[in-house]
Amino acid sequence: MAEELTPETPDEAEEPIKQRKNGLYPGVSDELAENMKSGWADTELTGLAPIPQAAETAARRAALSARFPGERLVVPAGNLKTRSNDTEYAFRASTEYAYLTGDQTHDGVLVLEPVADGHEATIYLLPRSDRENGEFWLDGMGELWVGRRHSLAEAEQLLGIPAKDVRELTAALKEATGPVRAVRGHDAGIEAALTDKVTAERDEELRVFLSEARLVKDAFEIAELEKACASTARGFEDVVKVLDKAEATSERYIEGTFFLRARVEGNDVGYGSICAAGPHACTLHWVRNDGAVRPGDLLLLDAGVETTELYTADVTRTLPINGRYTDVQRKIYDAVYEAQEAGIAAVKPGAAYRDFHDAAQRVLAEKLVEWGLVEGPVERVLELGLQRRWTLHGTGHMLGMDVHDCAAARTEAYVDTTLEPGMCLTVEPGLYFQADDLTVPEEYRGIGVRIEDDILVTEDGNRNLSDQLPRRSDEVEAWMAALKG
Ligand SMILES: [Mn+2]
Repeated sequence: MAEELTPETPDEAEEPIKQRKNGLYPGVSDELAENMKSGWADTELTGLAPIPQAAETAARRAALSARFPGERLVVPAGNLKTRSNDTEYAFRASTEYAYLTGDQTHDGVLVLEPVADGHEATIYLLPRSDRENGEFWLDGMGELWVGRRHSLAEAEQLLGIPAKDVRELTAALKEATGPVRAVRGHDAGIEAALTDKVTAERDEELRVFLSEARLVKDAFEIAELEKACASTARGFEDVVKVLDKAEATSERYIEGTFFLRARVEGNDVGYGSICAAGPHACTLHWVRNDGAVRPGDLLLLDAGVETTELYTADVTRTLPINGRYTDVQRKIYDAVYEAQEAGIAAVKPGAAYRDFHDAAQRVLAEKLVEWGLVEGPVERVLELGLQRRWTLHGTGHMLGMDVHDCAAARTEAYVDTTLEPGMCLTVEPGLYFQADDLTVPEEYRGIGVRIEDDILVTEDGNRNLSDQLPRRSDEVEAWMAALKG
């Protein structure tokens, strides 16, 4: 990639572009600087249709407004993070900001200003680059380097929110009076401007509200989750088709294959893909993905496509790399399948959130007792939690814009609540026999199995959004055989 023109002295790097003199840039003559100011067509767009979720984002802002009357609410998108010099890590807008605006621009900030009957929303954004002062081609954030941005007027049409220049926001916030709350952790500059106006406790209440607001998904969100699952299923098919190439290289081939699908059809992967072959399946968050892929072993693939509107799937399949489970692999796999079936059946409106976990854990505990790995009865095992040596993790979590969605919700609103239509959660029991676990028969060691699907609570039960992918062991084998041809 090309390098920026850099100012001659480090001090000048600190100055905003408009205070720099063009002549100070090496190789930029006054004549060139003057020449670059003009001769550009007007590309302003008019009559733009609003984004598809504009009505939903307005309703979300209205709910937020009703919860915090009379208070100024500040929700930043976040800033770019430098990787080194003039390169940045890939940017992903904060979930709170994208949820409330539909926008994903770095440095954006949503502000709800209290007015007599609620709030007035304003979105603060970087405007188009100035051509007059050379910013557009001399500054690293100039549009010539990073691409055309929407003008503030264009952003207003798209988002349905009045837009202002974000470079004016810090000063405005410093001058503002009255109670303020901000979402923390995304924009240090905004937080510094508010430092003597906000408290951690009050800001946390805002974060909790925005987490709980996302527990029940609206129609737009459900459609996005459906898209995420459909893309994810295609990504899993891509992986099965190239398992021979992964055998010749490493787990990285699987990671790269799934990532291609995620980038082509969506925004990204929703979390680091877990491409765990053989005993790596027993490492719950195996994301190094640098191991060998061997026929005869299992591949535990836990991956999800994040859509362009930032909703992610979270799906796991545990596949026999050579297309056929061994007897012991099948025995363990089928036990996890049975546990997942019991878990999914417990997902319905009015059920306690904990029910699906309990249902799946009971099946797994029964199997472990049956196999002689732990002494029964099953009630004793469950009471003491002895099955957890091999089940290791909870059976699921809320899913949405974050893979572990609604994570700031209060216990009473999440794990102690009852399920409602529109909630979406994963059901993902597993059994993991570590390679060095001397308490299990040798043939079990190094086998890890998880099966994970994304389950939407409906009016009369549930719908499995990721059911494009087979789960039963014989159906997995038939599916793989058909894909491999
Ligand atoms: Mn999960």
